[in-house]
Amino acid sequence: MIKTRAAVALEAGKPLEIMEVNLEGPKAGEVLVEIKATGLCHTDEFTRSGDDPEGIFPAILGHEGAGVVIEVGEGVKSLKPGDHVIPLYTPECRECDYCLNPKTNLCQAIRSTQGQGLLPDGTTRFSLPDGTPIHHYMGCSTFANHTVVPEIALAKIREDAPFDKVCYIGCGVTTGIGAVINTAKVEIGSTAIVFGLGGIGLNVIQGLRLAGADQIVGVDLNPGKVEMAEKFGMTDFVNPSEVEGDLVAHLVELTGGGADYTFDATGNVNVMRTALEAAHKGWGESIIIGVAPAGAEISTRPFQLVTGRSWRGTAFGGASGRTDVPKIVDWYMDGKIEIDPMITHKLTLDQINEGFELMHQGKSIRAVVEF
Ligand code: NAD
Ligand code: AHE
Ligand code: ZN
Repeated sequence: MIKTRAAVALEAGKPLEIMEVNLEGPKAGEVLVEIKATGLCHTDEFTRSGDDPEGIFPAILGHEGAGVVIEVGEGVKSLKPGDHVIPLYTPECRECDYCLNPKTNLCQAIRSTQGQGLLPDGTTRFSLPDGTPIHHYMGCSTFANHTVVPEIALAKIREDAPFDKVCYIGCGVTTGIGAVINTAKVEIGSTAIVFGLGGIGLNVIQGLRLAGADQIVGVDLNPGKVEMAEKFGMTDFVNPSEVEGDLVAHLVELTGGGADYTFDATGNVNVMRTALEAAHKGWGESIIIGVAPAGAEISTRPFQLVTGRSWRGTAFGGASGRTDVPKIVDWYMDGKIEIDPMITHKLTLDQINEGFELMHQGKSIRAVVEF
């Protein structure tokens, strides 16, 4: 048992509390990781706020981290102390029906315990000073200086990659770029609309530029996001609050009949409908990335689908983490993709709640906590 510092979500809707917590060592198939840096994703805020139907408290949130292996449990073969790793909320066991099916990245080997805030043996390694168990989150719990993660949920990465940048590959970068490359499989010359120019949407834009899209329309209520989006490849900007009349009609006209691909990176179900309906008749595909609150539902007229639009979704950008994440780290190190400008704020663990305030105020793209 060690003691480590963590930001603990004691109750839904309350600020995280920074404290020393207990952490048991790794059991069979598990790995103790020292987290060096973690990003703050909107999904952490979604769960902290109480909107997540799977939210369980107390919990240590955070799923966008990078760190170093300290100790491995019995039977762990693919990792050793000193290895640099990125925790994966979508693991890759390489054995389950899902891993063996090239149509999905949704490894289900540990999904049920992960959703209950537990490690695969049904217990938690974290506890409060009084011994009360603390739940894990998305199998990662990166808002702690040390965490225990199953071996199948760790991508081994090169040792020269900076933790404070590549932690973002643990969610936002991979989700955004992967939605374009793995899920939509966007072709050169395509037209696209990206709703929400935050930490995910900007990476969708970066992915669209990599894929060779001709027109990349960004849609956001916050004009403060325009400069960064243009830097990453946005060709046109639409602020829905400035559009007179119907937003769908405006976007359809702007893209010459609708976009080949549209992406929701807001989590708002009304935006998801607009995204579907702004996709081109006959062939347009709309990809849902955003995560919507408990009880929210999407709707549209079935005629939208009958007339050839498709509605799809993506988790972790369709990436198989142990295989794909080390490659995306290489892309960053080789200058094929950019991360640094999107990390707008660096914080200490004690400042983590300020990071959520910056997110709410629309002032940050990614805030990263460095330990
Ligand atoms: P963010 O807060 O950084 O960005 C959200 C952006 O959407 C902001 O720029 C905001 O101004 C904009 N926005 C909000 N409402 C809007 C509206 N009605 N119209 C236009 N723009 C609007 O959040 P993020 O970290 O980029 O996450 C975006 C969404 O993606 C969240 O729902 C998050 O939970 C989800 N997400 C999903 C996956 C996945 O694997 N599917 C992975 C990561 C994040
Ligand atoms: N717990 C929520 C769903 C949350 C969700 O959809 N998570 C995404 C990743 S978001 C990362 O920022 C995901 O991977 N989903 C697939 C999965 O198996 O959770 C709810 O609504 O219950
Ligand atoms: Zn995330």
